[in-house]
Amino acid sequence: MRTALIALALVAACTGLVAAQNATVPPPPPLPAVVVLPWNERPSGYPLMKLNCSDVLRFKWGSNNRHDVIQTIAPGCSTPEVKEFFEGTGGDVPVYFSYPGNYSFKCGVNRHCPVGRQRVVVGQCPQGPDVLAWTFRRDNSTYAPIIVPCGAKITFFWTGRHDVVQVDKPSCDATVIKNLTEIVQGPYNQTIEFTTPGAHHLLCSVPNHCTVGRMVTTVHVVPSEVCGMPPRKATPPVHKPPPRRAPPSRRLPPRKLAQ
Ligand SMILES: [Cu+2]
Repeated sequence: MRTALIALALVAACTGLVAAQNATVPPPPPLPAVVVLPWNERPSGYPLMKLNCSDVLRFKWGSNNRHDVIQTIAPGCSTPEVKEFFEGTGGDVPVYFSYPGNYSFKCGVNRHCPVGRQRVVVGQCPQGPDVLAWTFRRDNSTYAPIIVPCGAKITFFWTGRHDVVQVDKPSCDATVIKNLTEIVQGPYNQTIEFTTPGAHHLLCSVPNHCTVGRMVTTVHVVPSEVCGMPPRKATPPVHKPPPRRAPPSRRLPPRKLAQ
């Protein structure tokens, strides 16, 4: 009887295995909107993390340890820094990903990098590619700056009542350079084209939306083939075909960010 049971269990286990191998792999369940990351020195390094657009990553560490969270322009310990979020003991640093792409973080406390570094890949926003989810943060999370090639057209999408204003520094008391949109009640989207390299600081000017809702971010525009690269020598003249008439679009034409 006992042998028969063991045999049955074995058969069940084996068939289970075979069935699992033959079955089509179901899509992974959506990640939770908030992912907690223990931020400590990891001798084996950090695994690559995959998040969805609009997710929040919370870097957490204890009060006995001193760390910081720095976003860098590319992976590595000596690549240029984009933003320092927090340095100190007992950290709880929620970072919000508003836009698809690659994000890199390191700890800047002496010698904590290379063991303390994290790469995060953020997938498409539900509203589509090149869409930035512009929302009032009720969870105190900070927008992670985004890094895009020159010429990128980013569609700011929102459901509340917001605007997009270019300012001179990534802070709520910054001086306004240019209003890129009016204050509009969503659902709404506005495409903005970034045609000059450098750091473009943007915030929502609706009262409390920056200070309380943390609606302030930076778009780092890196030179690309399209713009921002030094001109090449002796470029042969290029015959350009006449421009096609663009299909009618519901979206407003992109606003150019001139500086
Ligand atoms: Cu707002």
